[in-house]
Amino acid sequence: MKLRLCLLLLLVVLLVTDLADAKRRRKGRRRNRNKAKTTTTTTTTTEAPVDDTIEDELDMMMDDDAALLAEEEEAEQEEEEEEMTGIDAIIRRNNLDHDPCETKKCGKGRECSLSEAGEPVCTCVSQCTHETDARRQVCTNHNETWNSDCAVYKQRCECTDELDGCQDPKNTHLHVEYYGQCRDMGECSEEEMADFPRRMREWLFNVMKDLANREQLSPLYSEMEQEAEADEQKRWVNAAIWRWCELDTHPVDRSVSRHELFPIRATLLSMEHCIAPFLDGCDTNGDRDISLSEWAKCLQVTDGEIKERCENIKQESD
Ligand SMILES: *[C@@H]1O[C@H](CO)[C@@H](O)[C@H](O)[C@H]1NC(C)=O
Ligand SMILES: [Ca+2]
Ligand SMILES: [Ca+2]
Repeated sequence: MKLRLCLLLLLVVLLVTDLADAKRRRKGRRRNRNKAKTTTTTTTTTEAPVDDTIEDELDMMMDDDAALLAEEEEAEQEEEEEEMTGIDAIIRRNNLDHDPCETKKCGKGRECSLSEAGEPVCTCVSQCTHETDARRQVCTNHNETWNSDCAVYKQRCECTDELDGCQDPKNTHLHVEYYGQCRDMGECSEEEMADFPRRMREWLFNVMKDLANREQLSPLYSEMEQEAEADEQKRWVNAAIWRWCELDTHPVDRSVSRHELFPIRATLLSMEHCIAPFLDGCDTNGDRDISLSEWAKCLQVTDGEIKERCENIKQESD
């Protein structure tokens, strides 16, 4: 009799510890579930013969679990509400059917973000990729090497908007002077300058020929390139017209502004120290725009007819 009682007691103790273990295991599983956001049903089968006290204990544990579960779910919901400040949340809250940033265009150094009211606004770029290739670094008009053109325009934006990131108020006028690290360019001598128009127009013709070979010219420019190849007289003039037309982009107004010269200037400046004085000298009437006749005169193109033959590219509506 005494032995039976002892055995029963032992069984009860074993069962209770086992249940406590099961509870711990369940809790652990639930934590994992919360992380992975998948549902796992807790299955605890107690097939051992249980008396009333053990059943009570079990019920209490279940209640305890239920309360814990509810608490945890509440906390989870709160977390989700805190996360509701992103773009998706703004879109949802303002009942927008698409992200207005998809169609918004922002200038250099800016990117689109949504205001609380769901309006697209252009704010300074928050992050630029770090460039490890020195060729992707840039030299600015202040003769400072910056890591990337992105970093330069980000900085200009931060100074224009008077943000904390602005390192110097003069950076409101920061721009890329040429690609690559800043170097000592040396002066463009008079001799070099005298020879420069010839080298420039030859370079233009070679670029045009190269693009034609790669079939990257439009039909009109391709025709002009063939004329240039066939007729000495048209060689320089056609190359000059083509490049001038291609530079005239923002806006397309049959006139090339300083701004529009940027692609030619930035790519050539690291190789040719005469490009800057050359381009500066092209605007002979000083209206800050280069007309086709100014361009042709600058390149010393004398043969052939200088007339506008530009592909009519539809200007982007924005
Ligand atoms: C610009 O910086 C480079 C390298 O730091 C230097 O060699 C060069 O002389 C500078 N040029 C000017 C115009 O100050
Ligand atoms: Ca223009
Ligand atoms: Ca002019």
